[in-house]
Amino acid sequence: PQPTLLAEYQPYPFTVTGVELTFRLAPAATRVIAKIGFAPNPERPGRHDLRLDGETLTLISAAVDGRPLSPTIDGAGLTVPAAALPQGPFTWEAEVEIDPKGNTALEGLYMSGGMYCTQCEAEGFRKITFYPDRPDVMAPFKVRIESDLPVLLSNGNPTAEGEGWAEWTDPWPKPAYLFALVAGDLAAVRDSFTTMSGREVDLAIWVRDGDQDRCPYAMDSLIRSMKWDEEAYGREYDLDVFNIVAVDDFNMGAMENKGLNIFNSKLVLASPETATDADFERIEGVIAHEYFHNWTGNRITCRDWFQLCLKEGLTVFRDQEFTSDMRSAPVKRIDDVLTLRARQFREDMGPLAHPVRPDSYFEINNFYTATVYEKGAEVIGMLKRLVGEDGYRRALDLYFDRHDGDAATIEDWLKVFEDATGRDLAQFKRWYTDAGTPRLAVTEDWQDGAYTLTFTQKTAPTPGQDVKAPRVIPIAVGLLNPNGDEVVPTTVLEMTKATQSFRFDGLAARPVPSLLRGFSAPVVLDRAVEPAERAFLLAHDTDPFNRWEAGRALAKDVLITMIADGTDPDGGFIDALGRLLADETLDPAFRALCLRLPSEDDLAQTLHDAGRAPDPAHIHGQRKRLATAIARRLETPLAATYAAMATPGAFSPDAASAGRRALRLACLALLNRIDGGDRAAALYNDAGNMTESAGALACLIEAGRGEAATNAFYERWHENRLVIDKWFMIQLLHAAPDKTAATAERLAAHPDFDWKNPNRFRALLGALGANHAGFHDASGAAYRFYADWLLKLDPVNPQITARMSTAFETWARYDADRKALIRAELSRILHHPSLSRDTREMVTRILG
Ligand code: BAL
Ligand code: ZN
Repeated sequence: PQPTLLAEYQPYPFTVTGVELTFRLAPAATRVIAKIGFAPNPERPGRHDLRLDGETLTLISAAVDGRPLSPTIDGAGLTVPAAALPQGPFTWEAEVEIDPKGNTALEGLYMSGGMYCTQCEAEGFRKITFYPDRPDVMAPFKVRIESDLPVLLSNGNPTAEGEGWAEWTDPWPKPAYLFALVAGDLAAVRDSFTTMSGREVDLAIWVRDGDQDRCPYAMDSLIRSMKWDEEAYGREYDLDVFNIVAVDDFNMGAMENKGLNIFNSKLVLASPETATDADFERIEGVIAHEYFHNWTGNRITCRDWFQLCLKEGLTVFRDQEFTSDMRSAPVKRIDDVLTLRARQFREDMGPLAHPVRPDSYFEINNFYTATVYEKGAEVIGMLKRLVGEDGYRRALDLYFDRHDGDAATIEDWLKVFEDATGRDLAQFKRWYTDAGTPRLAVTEDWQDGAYTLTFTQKTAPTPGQDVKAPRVIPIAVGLLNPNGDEVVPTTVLEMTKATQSFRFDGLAARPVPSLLRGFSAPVVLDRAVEPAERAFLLAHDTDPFNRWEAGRALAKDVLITMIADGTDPDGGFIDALGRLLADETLDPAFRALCLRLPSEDDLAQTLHDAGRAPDPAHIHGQRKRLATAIARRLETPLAATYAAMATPGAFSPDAASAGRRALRLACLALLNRIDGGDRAAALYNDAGNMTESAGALACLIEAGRGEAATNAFYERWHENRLVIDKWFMIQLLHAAPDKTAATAERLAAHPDFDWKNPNRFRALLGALGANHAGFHDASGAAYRFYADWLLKLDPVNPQITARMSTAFETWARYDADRKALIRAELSRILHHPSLSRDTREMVTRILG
């Protein structure tokens, strides 16, 4: 097979003037009758064959302008020769049969728990009917659904219904990837929203009967999102109804189909007893994300899938802004950077590195990545930093005015910033076209009251890109004087050259620099800093992100030293941590983040960057040793904070209460190292919410006395799928390294391991991959087990298999034995005779 290339983009030869679809639903034999208006596209003059995408479809009949025909069908679609088409507009009609019940890949129309639902992004619509399944072909849709099921939903507004049928009309032209259909025996939780111009919108969240009481938080989040988008971006909702449906079997988190968002049920359903604070926050963020897509994605969509970051980077950026406004902005920034470093930096520094806007793919599903999403959002954050709040607002207003109804490109996006602000963004564009994370080296000079910072940027080669040109890097800097006062407030330095100096004059004393405040660019800062300077910033920096970063860097330095020479942990670092813990002026959520030690995976990458092969078991042991030392030295304040942070009374998912619970559990995780699990056992018995139950269970397993609680947890929750996902996950995440593979094997044999359900598969295999020391146990047992399951899932659900193969992306970090073991597993996967295109692409790239 040949890759699809950005450079080969051509407009589709026809425009689609309208789509009418009739669905006669039946589990194994659904009929889809399509009537589609085509007209020649003036952008592609001349006569063209009609090429329609189509996969896994049985064609029953086809006609053009009422004349039956038999098109040539291949594995990817059908072709009607130009000679068989009229010269002007024409109507294509086709009836196909599909098998929703047999659709285990969960792309196109499929069944989940007795209901019909769809997932069309990126290329699922071609499994529903023959169509030009590409995002630049946009059309209004009319849909008729025929079924005995009581609830029949599609995009747009409901226009007619009767016994056993319903019709929906979506007036807004859209690409096929935003098509959706749902049919089932569902219950609604309803509310309404009055838009800024006074229109009433009926809101509904559709769930299985019995799940209604777990919907209020999602509904509240939706209403807050609708209001926020009006206030922050001037964006008003544009249909009479907005429907959300919760589905148990779903490959992604959620999907922004026009007017009919379909959600993985774990991102809708929440009650204090069943969902953790992290779940509540994620539900709020993802409800917002999908809603925000209505403008950034739907009204303005992507010309082709290479432009995926146009909608995803921007919509992630918008949902991050929303969460910052709803909760604590510094805590949100730290959380986002933790995720970026854990997922995107890891991707960008390995064999899967690709530009935010890739230029080639075999399977587009493999590019729904941390780079496209999270780095895509960082790039927009940098743009905003460079042009300022006002410039950003002017550019966004222009974007919506100029491109409403378009399928746009990154060039269009950058042009609105250029036109609105007068800036030349030619060099900035490298953030979209060049892969890899720049490393920024820093040197300082102090002479006669002048302080000079010199930065040198360097980006290592990435697959297919050997040479990297310098990028525009906004470096937010503040300077503090030695007694801790800020002498230069945050200033954004604009670096454009490979090496560049910036001078600050008129200073009375040599300052302490606070660099890359707020993580102003997605780069790695390479600067050797004395522990005393880090401790100074941890105590005095006015930028909360950098305050946290200083503590983080200290912890990392301490751990790397312990790993290298087995020395005892630095008491100064622990005392600095203690001062932070006791500082009641600081947000508990922030203090909780400061108590969290760098992850084992992060430490492994740091060692690799320093040219040393990481030993996962040793890293695990030393990280535990540091946690134990912290607990011993800070036992009294940790115990006091643990007690003080209790949240008695009715549960509230608000940020302040969640922050108290986070700090409490951070204290518990440390104290658990020295109290033998006694506090965790008491908390497990008393916990009135899932945050504390799950946190206590994790501690009990870590303390080696989790068996009774694990069994009790199962007995209590075995009828709740989302909670049982947690039960699988917690056991594996906290299993001892040498017992991880055996735990995974035992759990995979459990009758509740419904492996075809993506959430359940991810709960087990995802947690196995995330248990760094367990996954990389020298025996190779976990590698083998993991590869076996990828091979088992691949024919059933290639999309999930391909995505989960990324557990192996870091293989090159490790010692020769581990490398050989992993490569053997990857090679075994690659040589499987019927491997999917999805998994083949990923494994081939990982092997390099
Ligand atoms: N568009 C796929 C799911 C999401 O990013 O919202
Ligand atoms: Zn999205």
